[in-house]
Amino acid sequence: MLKDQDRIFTNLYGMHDRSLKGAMARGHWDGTREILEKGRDWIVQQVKDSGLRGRGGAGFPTGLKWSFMPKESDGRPAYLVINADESEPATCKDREIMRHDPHTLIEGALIAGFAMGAHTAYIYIRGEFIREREVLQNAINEAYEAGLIGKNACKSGWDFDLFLHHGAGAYICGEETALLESLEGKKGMPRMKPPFPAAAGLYGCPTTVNNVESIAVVPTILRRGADWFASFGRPNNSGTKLMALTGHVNNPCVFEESMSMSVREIIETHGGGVRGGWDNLKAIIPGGASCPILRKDQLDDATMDFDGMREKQSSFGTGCMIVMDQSTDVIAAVWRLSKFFKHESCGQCTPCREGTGWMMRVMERLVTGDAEIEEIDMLYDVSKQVEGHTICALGDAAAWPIQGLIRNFRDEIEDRIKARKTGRVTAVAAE
Ligand code: L3W
Ligand code: SF4
Repeated sequence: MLKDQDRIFTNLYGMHDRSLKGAMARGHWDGTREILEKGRDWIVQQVKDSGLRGRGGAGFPTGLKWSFMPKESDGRPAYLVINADESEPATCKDREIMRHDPHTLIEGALIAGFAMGAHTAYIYIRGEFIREREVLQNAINEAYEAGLIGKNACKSGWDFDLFLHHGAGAYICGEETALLESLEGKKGMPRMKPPFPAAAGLYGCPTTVNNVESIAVVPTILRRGADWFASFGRPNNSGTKLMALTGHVNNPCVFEESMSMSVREIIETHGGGVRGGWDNLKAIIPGGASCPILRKDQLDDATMDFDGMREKQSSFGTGCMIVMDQSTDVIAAVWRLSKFFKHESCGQCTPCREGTGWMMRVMERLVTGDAEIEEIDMLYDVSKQVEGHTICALGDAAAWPIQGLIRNFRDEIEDRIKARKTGRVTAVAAE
């Protein structure tokens, strides 16, 4: 278990003075100018050496992403964009950073912006995060007033402006290119990639889009050293991580922990155990709605990190886990997710626009048992036609939970269809 002195987000643990004074008392903004004086290359190399992988769900290596930004300006400005549109079902970790530790994010933005040659950064914050944006804006104002950002930020000679942009409640605007469209004042619809944002992002200029947590951990990594961060977890999965537990645990919570702990240890240490005990566990969804659901017997030896979840044919995602006990109707739970993805599809590509609705309607009949056994394989085949055939990852995200359900809970689906034929089913799709 992570020791108190190794936590980056200490203010999540009871201090609650989120002002600049409080942040400085905890060591933030300490020696920031000296960090900048070490230069762009040093910062990017440290972030690479730390093994930090993107904390927004995809796990792309952060230092590598920064290194895609042009070294020399070709006349276009470079931008840093911070994705604070945290909307993934059950994911509620970035919200905690913005509520309690906003200065870690602002200091990280300055350092990351400098490292990628960006004089301007935008934080795109989820529309529903009204209190969080007030806290963040206050912290940005404090940082400007103290000369930490703005002209000659921290007396480093680097000018750096930071703007907070409010989203308007669309999940798809968390997809990085839809977010850029929205920031430009257009409808939030994903763009084809490539080009990746580093080549042509905001207003067609070199841009890096990073998750809130990915940016907020950077100052501490640079102060304590890449080796320190890399000492947590295992190779390819290093660092500390903000995670969350929701659903049927005794103590739902957001916490910082070392990567690569076992799923069971995480649930028992931080969540106070599964409601009714470990044997009452039925399934988990590891890190976001797109991550395939796993059965209890797959979890006894499971490691909570990128590789550990991939070994189980699921994914680590944001590390925010939904825990389901034996009372859960997992078919209805996955149906509810399919309804979510159908609702949030932007509709610009046919496999996603049509496929999400089609999959949801079949899922609805699986919940009530009003389907034929053959439709299970047909649903799987359709999900494979959606997966990989769309502009953005929302199509994949809609397909994967259904594939996971069919892989891991086929017996339960078949039993329900058979029971329906003998009139023994009472389950209904609830809303
Ligand atoms: C340059 C290349 N850049 C990749 C960059 C790319 C992006 C990052 C990751 O989706 C997933 C999604 C959710 N040259 C590059 C390159 N990049 N190849 O790397 O890209 P990608 O496409 O792998 O993922 P993505 O589109 O960012 C993220 C899943 O995460 N998820 C979490 C969602 C979380 C939220 C939230 O509320 N925080 O929405 C959970 O599983 O489903 O599959 O920057 O440009 N060759
Ligand atoms: Fe829009 Fe879905 Fe296509 Fe993504 S996959 S661009 S959400 S229609």
